[in-house]
Amino acid sequence: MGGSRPAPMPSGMQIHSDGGATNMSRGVKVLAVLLAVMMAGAAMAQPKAVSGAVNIAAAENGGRIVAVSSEARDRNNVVIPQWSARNLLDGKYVVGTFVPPDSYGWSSNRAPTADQPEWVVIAFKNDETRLINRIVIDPTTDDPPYIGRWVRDIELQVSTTTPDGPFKTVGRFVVVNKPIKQTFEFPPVEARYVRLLILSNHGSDKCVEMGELEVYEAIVPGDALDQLIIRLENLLEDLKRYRDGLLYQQARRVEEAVTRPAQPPAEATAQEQPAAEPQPNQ
Ligand SMILES: [Ca+2]
Repeated sequence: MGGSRPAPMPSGMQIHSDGGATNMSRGVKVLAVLLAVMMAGAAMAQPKAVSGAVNIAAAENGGRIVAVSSEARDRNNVVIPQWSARNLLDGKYVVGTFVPPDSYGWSSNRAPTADQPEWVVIAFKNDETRLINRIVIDPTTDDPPYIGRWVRDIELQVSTTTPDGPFKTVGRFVVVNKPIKQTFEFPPVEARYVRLLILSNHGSDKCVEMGELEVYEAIVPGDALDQLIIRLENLLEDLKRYRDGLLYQQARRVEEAVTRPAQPPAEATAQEQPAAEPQPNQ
């Protein structure tokens, strides 16, 4: 038995004999290269803020919806909980065919325009003022993207005083019609209340929808090691988003392969499907 033992590998690598060592060593090399690149970057560091890795808008971290322009209502004019604005901060995501049974995302009760945007105002834990420089939006809801309800043009605003403003515009961004998390960064800005104006969706005249809104703090340059750790954490999050994007594309290819023969291009007309809830204003 002892005679069949493989020659010892360099120290630290002798545990895996099933190919795991190959994968692990590749991963370790990638991490080592990334670390080296980042350390080199830190060495000539410009004092530039990075984003923290904690979503300070998440309800579990004290974030809350302060006000909202409208929410989808049922035929008795009661807000539909599965489409409530609270779902923007609940950490629940529609992923592929998985839909949280109690949280489809937020749906407004009307379609937004640039003149009459839909909007939400959020606050952080204890209504504290925070320095922020990144938001992440996942537009994915229980409705498919091709009916055009998902959020498109947005304007990010902040107030350091009251939930009613005055608000300062931070920037305008475009959310693409894909079920992936999308990151928008901007120079660090103090925010006690964040208002997200929704200026348009992707074509529906019924409402605008969005799955989750995340907000991240700007970390003022400090200890270099702390910054490296934060960057690594952000890198891991970016890698996860990249992976999710790949999984989505794979799923789409499978879906298209399955549905294409049976279904000619009905999607191209982008017709609204019959709505479950009534539409009194139409
Ligand atoms: Ca959600």
